[in-house]
Amino acid sequence: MRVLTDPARRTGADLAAWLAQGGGEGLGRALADPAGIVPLLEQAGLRGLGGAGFPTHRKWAAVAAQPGPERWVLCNGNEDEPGTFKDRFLLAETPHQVIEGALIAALAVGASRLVLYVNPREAEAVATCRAALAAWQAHPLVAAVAAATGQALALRVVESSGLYIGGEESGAVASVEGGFPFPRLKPPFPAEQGVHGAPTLVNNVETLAHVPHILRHGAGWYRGLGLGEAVGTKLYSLSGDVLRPGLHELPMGTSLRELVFAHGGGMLAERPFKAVFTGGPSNTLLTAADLDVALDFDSLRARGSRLGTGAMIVVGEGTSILRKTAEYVSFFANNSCGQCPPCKIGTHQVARILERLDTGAGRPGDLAALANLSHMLPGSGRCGLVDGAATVLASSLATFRAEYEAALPRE
Ligand code: L3W
Repeated sequence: MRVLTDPARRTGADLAAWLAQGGGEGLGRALADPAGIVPLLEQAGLRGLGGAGFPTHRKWAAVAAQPGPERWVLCNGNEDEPGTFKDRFLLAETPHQVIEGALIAALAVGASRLVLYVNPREAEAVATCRAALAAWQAHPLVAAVAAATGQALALRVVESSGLYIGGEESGAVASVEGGFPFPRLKPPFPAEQGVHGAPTLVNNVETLAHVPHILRHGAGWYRGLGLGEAVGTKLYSLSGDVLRPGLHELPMGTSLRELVFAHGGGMLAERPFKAVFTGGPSNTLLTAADLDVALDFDSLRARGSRLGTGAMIVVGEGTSILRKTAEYVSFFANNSCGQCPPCKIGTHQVARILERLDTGAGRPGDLAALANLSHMLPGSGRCGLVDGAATVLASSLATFRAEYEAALPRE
């Protein structure tokens, strides 16, 4: 069942069209019982869909428990992980379910400021969100949220820097404050000290988009959408060597095999499946032996990998894993903010070695150097960027070692 990508949701900025299909009902229910919102999300089992899978109700409760009066809701639409293209769709095509979710969040945590933080490369999303937010600002439901929290609610679209690290939540906070999006040490979490020191709820676009539907249809309905122990639906961004790449909304816990072979149309040119970079290319690779794994937070963690954003970059036989790894590590190196020396220097060092191996200029000690770096780098930065680069390197080197050895110069 499609919830977020139901064609009816594609209203663009037209608020009347959203309200005509039952939009606003979730917020209405939330207004009738603000204290019931967080317990309902707990029953539903909603988790953060930006990558970490953190229980949403815990984060909302943490912000609500902080002293006010000023609290912020920051809807994170920076989306820049390679292979991830879900939030831009939601913001450009279906902004009202996202905004209604953010309004319910503002009500639940007692926020006076709500920011849609959007990547400026997505010009259509920025323009649509501005128009959609203006329509809400004039609607009585927003006045009702303000009356319920006892303070005016300011709604604003903020264009991010467009940099990858601006999607890390503390980088997003710094960016909304007007600075360069340098990630900060945590704790304190944004829930405790966010924008200008005020408690800030940072949630991904996809997470917030589910909220009005949960309020409207109930926790049991949402749980029932998932498979096995998993709950809800998930937007999988499918790309790479498949026939039908694209955005697929499927039950959370759909198997990799079903995603690739049923919804993705199978492998390009019928090449055998070789591997998939999951959750953006910052996690442990899955191989053909993992095709029956359920694509949800817990199942992938049990396999030593991560769901992350739900991006699945498929690689068929004939595509070089070494080449792909070199590209992704270069992405991380080029996007390091430079604050933490091991990240700034280490990611570039890895990228240089991978690049020379891939171009036939490898040196005898390169594999040992890569292995050392993959052990030394994790945990050495204040955000997860260097960990992502080290994880994909370690996984690719361990699983596809033959490709690396074949790239070394002949004696
Ligand atoms: C209040 C506490 N809040 C933790 C919050 C924390 C954050 C969330 C998860 O990672 C992942 C990363 C990428 N009180 C709290 C608390 N929190 N304890 O919970 O925390 P954390 O540190 O695991 O998350 P994070 O740094 O936000 C996100 C992975 O996602 N990823 C995705 C990347 C790409 C994008 C993109 O392009 N949009 O996000 C891919 O795998 O590696 O592991 O909110 O504050 N006691």
